Order: sequence, then C-alpha cells, then structure tokens
Amino acid sequence: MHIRRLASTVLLAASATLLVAGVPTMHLRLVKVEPAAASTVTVAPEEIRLFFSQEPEVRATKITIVDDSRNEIAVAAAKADAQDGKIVIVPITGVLVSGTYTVSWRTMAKDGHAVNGTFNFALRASHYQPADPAGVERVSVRFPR
Ligand SMILES: [Cu+2]
Repeated sequence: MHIRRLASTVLLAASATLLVAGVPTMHLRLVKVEPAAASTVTVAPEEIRLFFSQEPEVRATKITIVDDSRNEIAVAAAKADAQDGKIVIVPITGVLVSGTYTVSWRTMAKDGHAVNGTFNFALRASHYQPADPAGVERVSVRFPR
C-alpha cells in the first residue's frame, strides 16, 4: 500500500514537472507567414503577413527583406490586421524582381518576451503580366448586336 502511494506521489511530481516544462510553449510564437516559408510565388507579394499565436506589440514588430545580394527591400511600418490583432501586415514598398528573398522578423509579446526568426521565399515572375487582366478580357470578348 505504501509503495503504491509512493508511486502515485512520484507520478504526480513527474507530471507537475512536465507542466512547468510545458509553459514556454504558451509564449508568443509565429504560426504562419504569407508568402509561405520556403514557397515559390509567381506574382510579387505586396505585403508580408505574420500570423502569431497571440497579439504582439505591433510597434515592436519589424521585418527586413533582403535579396540574393543582401540588398534590402524597402518596407513600410507594420500594422495589425483590422479583424485579427494576431496578424501583422508589413507592406512592401520596394520592387521585387525574380529571385530569392530572406525575411528576418522580430516582435515582442505583451508579456515583454522578444521573439525573432527568419524565413525565405522565391519569386519566379512570369514574363508576361497584363497590367489590367480584366481590361484584356473586356476587349477580347465582344457580343454582336
Ligand atoms: Cu512570454
């Protein structure tokens, strides 16, 4: 009987330790990005979207984008998505040509924890992109009267 009680006490202690060890996963983390990490896109993205597990401090959220030659691409200030504060949007104001881009991001959780990381994506723009695809369709589709 004593041994069984001791065993359950040890088990309880072990699970309490697991619980404490599990706490760091409750901190803010990056869940998803757009363009997706390691993806190849065919149209230059107009913004980078960071999806966090909880609302970050938007003013502490910054990204840098560099191309293959480590030239920095201009971006505007980060802003929270109007519908979901866990999503931070960073408009890209510089020009992206075909190539591979590395995005370095950093932010701070509401509890003061700083978090950062990097991901990359490739742009393989097609050679022909009509400026106004809808306009092209309007011209090519004509109905007899
Ligand atoms: Cu934290």
